[in-house]
Amino acid sequence: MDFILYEVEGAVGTITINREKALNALNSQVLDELSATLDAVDLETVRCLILTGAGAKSFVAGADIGEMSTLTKAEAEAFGKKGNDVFRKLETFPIPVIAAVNGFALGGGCEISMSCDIRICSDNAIFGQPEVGLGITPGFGGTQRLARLVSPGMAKQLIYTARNIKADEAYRIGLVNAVYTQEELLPAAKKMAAGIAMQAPIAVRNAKKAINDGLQTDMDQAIVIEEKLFGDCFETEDQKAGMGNFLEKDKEKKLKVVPFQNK
Ligand code: DAK
Repeated sequence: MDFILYEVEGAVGTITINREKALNALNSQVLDELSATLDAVDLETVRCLILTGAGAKSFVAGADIGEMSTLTKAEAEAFGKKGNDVFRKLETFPIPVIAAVNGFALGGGCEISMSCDIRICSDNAIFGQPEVGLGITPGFGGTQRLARLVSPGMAKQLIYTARNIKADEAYRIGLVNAVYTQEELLPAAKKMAAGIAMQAPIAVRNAKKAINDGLQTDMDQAIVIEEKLFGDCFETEDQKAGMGNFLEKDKEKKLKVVPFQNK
């Protein structure tokens, strides 16, 4: 891998987009390597992922403008599909993914963060969808995910004006869950990831699926999706152990409801 670093500490995997000279811009190779890295994550042991960018300046400064500038219509569609496939892979990845946004998250950078389950950022982070200023629309799901994550009106304002926003505004509109200093960001992401990794993994996976799948449909069907995934938990050891420990008032044991089964 030239542009992706992957390291595992305990049950937490950290993927770093490592193309610092180009502010971690997403070219085809980065997208291919990211896809291959996700395919290689050992889901037997890893329970939460963190996605971040190399260096102190940028998370991802967008899709690679140099590579895109000469694309034909067909090539642009193929590039869009490559990105969208990776972003969907992240979004539907069985375990949670936390975006630790450490600087610029522009265009495809904002979009990849929105494919993650949770976004936290450093105080130097800048978010934006500048595409209309480049003569294109957001192409990696930005029109869809931003409108769902913040509000349609705010998404339209940000996309139509191509205006970048700072970390505090991203927090105010609900695009990120928390803002940290640059030094605190990765430790905070790791702490959150470790907290997720301590929970019953099947329950966490099912909760992710229930939220994601439920948001794609109406409430009547969404509730059925939740019921099914809730029911599935009752075939797990974790449910028996977790509830049994509570009923036995065995605090000692309660703490021992880790590690859970992972299948
Ligand atoms: N692509 C390629 N290289 C980039 C880049 C990018 N997005 N952003 C930065 N770089 C490179 C710069 O060219 C420069 O390279 P060298 O000149 O040193 O070789 C290096 O990173 C450092 O950048 P700067 O010198 O510009 O650094 P500054 O601190 O002065 O400025 C900046 C930082 C982030 C404000 C600036 O670099 C900037 O404005 N970058 C572009 C940000 C941007 O517009 N991003 C959105 C890209 S559009 C689609 C699929 C996807 C998309 C659209 C359609 N389909 C096919 C359907 C997505 C589009 C986008 O993401």
